[in-house]
Amino acid sequence: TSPKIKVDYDQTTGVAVMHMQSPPVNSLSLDFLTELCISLEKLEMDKGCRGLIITSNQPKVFSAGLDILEMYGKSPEHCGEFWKVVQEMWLKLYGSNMVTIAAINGSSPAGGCLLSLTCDYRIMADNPLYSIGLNETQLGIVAPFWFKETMVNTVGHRNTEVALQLGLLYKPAEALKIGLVDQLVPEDQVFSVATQTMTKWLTIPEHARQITKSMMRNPTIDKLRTNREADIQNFVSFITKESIQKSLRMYMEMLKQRKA
Ligand code: CO8
Repeated sequence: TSPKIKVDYDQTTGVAVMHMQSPPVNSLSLDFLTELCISLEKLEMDKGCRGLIITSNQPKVFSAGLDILEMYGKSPEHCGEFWKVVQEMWLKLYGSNMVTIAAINGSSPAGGCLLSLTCDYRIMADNPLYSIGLNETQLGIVAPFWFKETMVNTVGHRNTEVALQLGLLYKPAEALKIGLVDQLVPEDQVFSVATQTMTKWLTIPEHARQITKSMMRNPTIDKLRTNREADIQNFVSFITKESIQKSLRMYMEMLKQRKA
């Protein structure tokens, strides 16, 4: 099978680019997330690699979020294995020593939004056809505490309270207004602006920036680190409930109907 993520690493600039290329919508499957974690580990180990830009090679979509098929009709063991790698992805990215920038060139619901929230800076294509947000409640599921806290850490308590209860998906202009993204640019400039922004961030003394980043993020990261097993158990018992499985099925049917 072809790689779901293409990594371009430029040794002269110290900047790596991850192109997500898992058709059709870069859904975060077990395989995708495993590949992402392995790529991250390699980059993190390379001391010359100081910056990471994450973007999509799929048209119109940054990432459709967690692959619903990994959570539907699967055994508790499978769900647990899947959740572990979702945690791993978040722990690695939210705690990364690199400067991380999301170049959001398409829609980014749920897990896709979480992925971009782990970055230090978000640049989104100013296209009203795209949306971003933690829409979990619309699927009848609940964003776990670390999704919620990542959101609170970005847009504050009140915005999160409304966004998560209603499962809001924001158009770019609204996302900018609440600080869910940092900058909107014309679609064809998302990547070039991300590169320019990276250059600026990389001028800051690295050690000072890294310590500051971990000071901001470690309280949230530590909470998951010390509760990983319980969080997996929670997820598995929740997602395998008959009523939740039914919600997921209805949501998938809705996606198909919308298409027809
Ligand atoms: N997982 C699996 N398959 C998906 C997903 C997904 N997340 N999203 C889309 N697909 C499938 C579609 O069903 C469709 O399949 P098919 O071709 O077989 O009909 C195919 O991908 C293409 O999708 P669309 O035709 O809808 O493509 P569009 O370009 O029109 O739209 C969107 C792209 C906007 C991304 C749209 O597909 C969409 O809104 N998808 C759903 C996104 C979503 O709501 N994801 C939530 C996933 S849950 C999550 O990430 C966090 C869960 C936290 C768990 C907590 C529990 C305790």
